[in-house]
Amino acid sequence: MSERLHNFVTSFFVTGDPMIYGADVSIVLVSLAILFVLTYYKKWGWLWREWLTTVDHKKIGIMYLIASLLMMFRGGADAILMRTQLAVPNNHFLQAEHYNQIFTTHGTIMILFMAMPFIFAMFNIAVPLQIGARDVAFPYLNAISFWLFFFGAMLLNLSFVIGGSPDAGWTSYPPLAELPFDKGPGENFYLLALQITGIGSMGTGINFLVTILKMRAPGMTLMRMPLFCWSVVAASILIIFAFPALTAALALLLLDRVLGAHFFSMVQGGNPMMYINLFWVWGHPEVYIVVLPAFGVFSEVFSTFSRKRIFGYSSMVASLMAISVISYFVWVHHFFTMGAGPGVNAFFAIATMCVGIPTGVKVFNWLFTMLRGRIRISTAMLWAVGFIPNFAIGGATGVMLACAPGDYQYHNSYFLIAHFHQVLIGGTVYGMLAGMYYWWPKMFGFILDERLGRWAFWWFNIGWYVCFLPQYQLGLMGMTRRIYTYPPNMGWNTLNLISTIGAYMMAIGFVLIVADVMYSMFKGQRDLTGDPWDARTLEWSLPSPPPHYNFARIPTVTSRDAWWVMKEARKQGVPPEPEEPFKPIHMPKNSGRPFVLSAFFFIGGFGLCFGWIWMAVIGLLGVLACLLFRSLEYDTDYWIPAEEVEHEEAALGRA
Ligand code: HEM
Ligand SMILES: [Cu+2]
Repeated sequence: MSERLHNFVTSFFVTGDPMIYGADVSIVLVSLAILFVLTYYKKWGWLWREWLTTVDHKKIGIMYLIASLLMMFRGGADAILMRTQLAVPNNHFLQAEHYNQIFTTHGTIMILFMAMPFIFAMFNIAVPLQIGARDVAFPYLNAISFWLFFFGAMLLNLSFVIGGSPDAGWTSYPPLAELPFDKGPGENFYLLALQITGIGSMGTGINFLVTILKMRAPGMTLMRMPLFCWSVVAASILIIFAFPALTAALALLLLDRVLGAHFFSMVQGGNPMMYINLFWVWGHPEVYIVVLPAFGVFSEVFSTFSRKRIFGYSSMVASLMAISVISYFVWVHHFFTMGAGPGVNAFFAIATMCVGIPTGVKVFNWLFTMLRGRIRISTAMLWAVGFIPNFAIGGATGVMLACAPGDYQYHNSYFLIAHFHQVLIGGTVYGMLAGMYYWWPKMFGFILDERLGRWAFWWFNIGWYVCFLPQYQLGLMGMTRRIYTYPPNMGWNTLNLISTIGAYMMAIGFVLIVADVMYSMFKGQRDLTGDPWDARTLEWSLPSPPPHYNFARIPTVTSRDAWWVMKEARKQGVPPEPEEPFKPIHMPKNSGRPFVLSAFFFIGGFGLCFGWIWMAVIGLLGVLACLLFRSLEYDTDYWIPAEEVEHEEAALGRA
């Protein structure tokens, strides 16, 4: 008996690595600390009522933001471990197997559990406020999306100490990811965590597309909408078309692994290329899903801090939509070297290069927006300006990779690693950090410290070039991706060392961002105006943070940059419209079910990872019960009486 127990424990918990024991201890300690603080300060009720059951898009946005920053820390720690291992030749800091796990979790976490929630944070924080709406179209679904993401992320992160991390790369290609070559539960964790999160992302895509199409304030035609909302439209459409492909790929691979199907294994007539196509039919649009919202943020930031209308609004819209369409015709550039033949490769090479055209249009429009503007270099603006050279280099190397014959040379080399980090960090991360600094006062009512913000930016930005520029060279010198060590006589030593130093500088930048948040919580300047940047769009017409119903009276929009126009009219002494009396406001009720439902998904997923059918069944029944209860529920909303609205507005100094 005791032997069986011992066997179970050693296969259930990851054993034998001192770093993981350290992680075990810190996980237990942090969990205990959180439990203690919540209990000691009697915060359990508050946590449940205000956060876990909320359907308020602003709070959901904040939870996404916190989660994505935590995941950036986790993915960043992975990155630092890898760069430490690669700093010198013949290093034995990490073993090969451990290195495989780390690049897999790093890539997976950064894309799905850092970049995705970061863009969703910005969607939630900004979109309803920018279009003059009181909420998203489906607030309850919005909460489900968040909790599915959250529990999916927990499931993947858990694999680190329980069962073992996946190690087949973030792309998880068969046959490597098939059962005979990858026994442990790690790969199952990957498949189920992504599946659960993916359902949530799908919900978010639908939710925000419908919100923008149906809930704009009167007068806000599509062509009067802030560009960030347009970028959300483009990204949502991509989500809606792309994620089903991922769902199919993951489900089929899971069937291969769990039920012994052979969709992707040659032995029974399956074909791994089928997986690779499905994966990239999602995977390529995915990189645009995370970068288009960054383009939206940059458009807002450039025009606000240049005090000008955005240059070429219609061409900005057209290029967003063009990118979202073209990005569907390029996925094969991820496997030029896998034998598709010259005709197919030529088509996809040219299609890929075409994406450069609308992207170039956008960059020039941003530059022209700044031209002769009254520019203020705030931290948000720094991240936006810093993005431009990044994207120029990343775009140019992208076109190089798109050139199919050239790709035979640098495919899967460090050249590729440098390129995609340049666009993912220089685009998405810079964009989301710009958005975070920009919208922070709106979310929390205080401004992040600009001096610390600048320090963070410069450490990160300089570290960035130091880390990734050498990798282009390393790639051309033959260093391939996903190798855990290299011999000393390849001529790669110095460049690798420099790259690692850069990674540490970026880590300092990240720590400074966290320090900025901590410092500003206590010392940050309060935003009493609601409009600290003298901005242009409707969210800045509200107090910071806005009341839970957002707009007491829904504004009427007469042109682009609606709030700017209202301010100008006021300055010119145009008398404001006589204000109507307050009316009762219709709001959705909080619900704990999205949380419980997602917890059941987690239980079911966890069970399937280990092949414990009884547990999977419990999870499934729980999910079904939640759906059943929801469909029998009629009391899902309430009205805020007009007097209460008046009362709250008066307290905010607005009535
Ligand atoms: C913060 C600085 C970062 C550093 C220093 C860093 C470093 C690395 C390193 C060393 C690798 C492994 C290369 C290899 O051996 O093949 C890697 C892979 C990867 N990184 Fe990063 N990374 C960073 C940020 C990010 C971000 C922000 C994202 C996405 C939004 C990202 C996405 C990926 C992906 C998808 C892979 C490929 C994983 C795979 O091969 O399966 N990284 N990164
Ligand atoms: Cu691609």
